Amino acid sequence: MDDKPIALITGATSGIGEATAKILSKSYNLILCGRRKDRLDRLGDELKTGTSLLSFDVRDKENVFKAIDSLPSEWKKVDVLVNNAGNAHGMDFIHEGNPDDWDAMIDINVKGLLYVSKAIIPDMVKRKRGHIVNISSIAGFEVYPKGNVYCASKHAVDALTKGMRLDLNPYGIKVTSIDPGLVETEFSEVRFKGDKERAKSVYEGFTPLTAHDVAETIDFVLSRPDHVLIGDVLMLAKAQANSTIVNKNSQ
Ligand code: NDP
Ligand code: 8X3
Repeated sequence: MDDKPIALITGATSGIGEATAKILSKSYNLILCGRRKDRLDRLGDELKTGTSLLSFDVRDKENVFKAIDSLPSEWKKVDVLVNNAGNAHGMDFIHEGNPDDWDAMIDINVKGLLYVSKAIIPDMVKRKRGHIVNISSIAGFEVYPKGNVYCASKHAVDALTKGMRLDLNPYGIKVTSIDPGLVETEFSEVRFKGDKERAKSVYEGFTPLTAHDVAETIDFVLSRPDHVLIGDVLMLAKAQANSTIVNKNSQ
């Protein structure tokens, strides 16, 4: 690794996290995280920057700390944390929802984000520097039918972003929330449990955001002058007015 700053990205194996790794590779050494090790290896080989690969499940508290603690000391000074790992699991009325899906969303999107943050933030506090970017969602502000628990998990991310910004203010640590609307990634395939047709239909009839669009915004936020903190970015496809209104005849 050279003397570029270090960014740790969770969920770097696909979608927004992978696109963010590609863009940030120009200006950061990268710690890339995700469960799918083959994808991490491939991305690590592809990127022209220093990389350190950590394969762990963010739900597994012990392993989160073990994995991050296993980093060589020169990799432990993380300047940027992108808390991106997360997904929706299922989309059902509240009375028909599957408690296992609820566990997954709360455990990954909320508790997983907390565990990774706990493993990284104390060193930022010690060094009085750092920037945390939490990937929330429009679902962190709005609730849509059958979105119940996913929306609750992203509302929690919004509260945690605000809490982090308050608590870390004395240490000069910036905290940003990126709140995308519909982005075409593997997100809907995961939500609909591998049903590719149903996943594809979510993005039909309009041009959704791409992972690259979101990654560019993350790069923009991170590259502002030191005194500038962009707190929240709601970003939508042109065709999307809010969580439920999408102009599907717009392409
Ligand atoms: P993808 O499904 O493409 O990516 C999800 C990433 O999260 C993968 O890299 C996956 O890696 C990782 N991940 C999921 N579960 C775990 C876990 N238990 N432990 C470790 N890593 C995990 O979806 P997106 O890129 O779209 O999603 C990224 C973030 O953006 C999420 O937080 C999502 O809620 C948010 N978002 C997405 C929107 C969209 O419309 N796509 C809109 C707004 C927000 P692996 O499976 O290898 O572990
Ligand atoms: C993902 C966007 O609208 O499916 O956070 O909740 S949405």
